[in-house]
Amino acid sequence: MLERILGSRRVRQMQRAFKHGKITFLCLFLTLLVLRGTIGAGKFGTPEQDFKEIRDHLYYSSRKRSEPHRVLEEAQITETDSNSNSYVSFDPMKLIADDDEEDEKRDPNVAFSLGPKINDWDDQRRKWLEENPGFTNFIGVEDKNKPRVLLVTGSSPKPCENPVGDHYLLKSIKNKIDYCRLHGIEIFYNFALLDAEMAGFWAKLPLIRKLLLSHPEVEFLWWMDSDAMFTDMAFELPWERYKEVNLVMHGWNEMVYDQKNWIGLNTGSFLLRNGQWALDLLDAWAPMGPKGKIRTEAGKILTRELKGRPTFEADDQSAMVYLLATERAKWGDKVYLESAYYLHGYWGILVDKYEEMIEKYHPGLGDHRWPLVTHFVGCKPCGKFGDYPVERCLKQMDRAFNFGDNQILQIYGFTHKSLGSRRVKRTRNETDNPLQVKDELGLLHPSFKAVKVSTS
Ligand SMILES: [Mn+2]
Repeated sequence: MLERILGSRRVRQMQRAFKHGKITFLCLFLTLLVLRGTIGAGKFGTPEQDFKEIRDHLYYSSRKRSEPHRVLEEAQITETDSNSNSYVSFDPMKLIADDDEEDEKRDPNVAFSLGPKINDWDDQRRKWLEENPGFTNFIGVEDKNKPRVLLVTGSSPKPCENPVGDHYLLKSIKNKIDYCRLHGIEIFYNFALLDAEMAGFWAKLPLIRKLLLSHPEVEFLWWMDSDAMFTDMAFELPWERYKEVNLVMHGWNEMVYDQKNWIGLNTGSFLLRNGQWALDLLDAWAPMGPKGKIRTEAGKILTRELKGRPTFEADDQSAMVYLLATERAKWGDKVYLESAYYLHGYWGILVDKYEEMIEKYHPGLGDHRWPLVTHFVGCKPCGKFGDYPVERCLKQMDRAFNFGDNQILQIYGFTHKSLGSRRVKRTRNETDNPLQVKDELGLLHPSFKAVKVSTS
């Protein structure tokens, strides 16, 4: 019947193929039998057991044979392992990922406040100072009444978007430590967001209030942004000039009060005197700060009311201009807008002139000839995006750092090879009479560093 359907030739072919298949199958069966013997798979094991035994057998025999290969393989595995010893391959974002939980929402019906209302801070503070004569709010020597100053700065609790940003934060705090050590100023570096509502440029407000209330011995609090650096280490602030004022910012009266220009003053570096006035100012300054709808809506008002302001959410600087311009009678007489030296100096107009300054002038002037502070407004070395090319920002920050650092290094007989170089060279020979060496700028033991010793 098959022959009839397929033809006799086809049938013979099939019969031959079947015979071949029988042989092939026999060979396969024999091979399996031999394999089972040599690798010791269990005679009556289940398929799983067999597989496990085969795997173990192959694994251990290959281990013995190829030890170097295994080491190599393990090294590759641990590269991405959480137990790796390599700092280069480790992703730092892994550390902060778990800690990114949302802050609890504030009740929008309750008005925002920086803290409990205090009305008698001047009395409370005076009493404390009387009871604690070891912590005086003025520390000058003899008649030079120098206020006790606390410089406050800080940065986000998170690592920078690019790790190099943290390197620049380190440079920036080293620079501030140097200036403060030389000028007898205490320093506080903040790393914690004290009030989630006041994130971003507003974070300084709750921090400043907390520090004023915790340190009645501090006469002036000096806020300085992390993107600002001291470029004149020899310039001492003219404290006498501020005897009667409570707030000192770099700026111009006409630009703030007449033009309501949003860059009429700068809040990147300012002095605030401890007292009831400061608490009241903070309360009047804060309401535009809470993030979300309040900050967004306030931003629209500020852009509408202030000259030259781009469209963006409310920031502390615009809010200060707006507050002073609209309530000059209330605050104006205790505010000093300083423009005789650079309490804050915009980097764009300063950094390309450093070489010329070195050629013509000397530290201690604080103004356009030798700026006290170079502030990298619009550079965001720790953030995602800035307003200027990253390379220009970082290069110029290096130059500003080195410009200031040269004044520290000269004390010890060194200087940077150039403003763009982190390398240093000697400027004088070693001596066996080290105490006879005087540094050119007199920064080793400057008079403004001397602190009154309590005699009681
Ligand atoms: Mn800044």
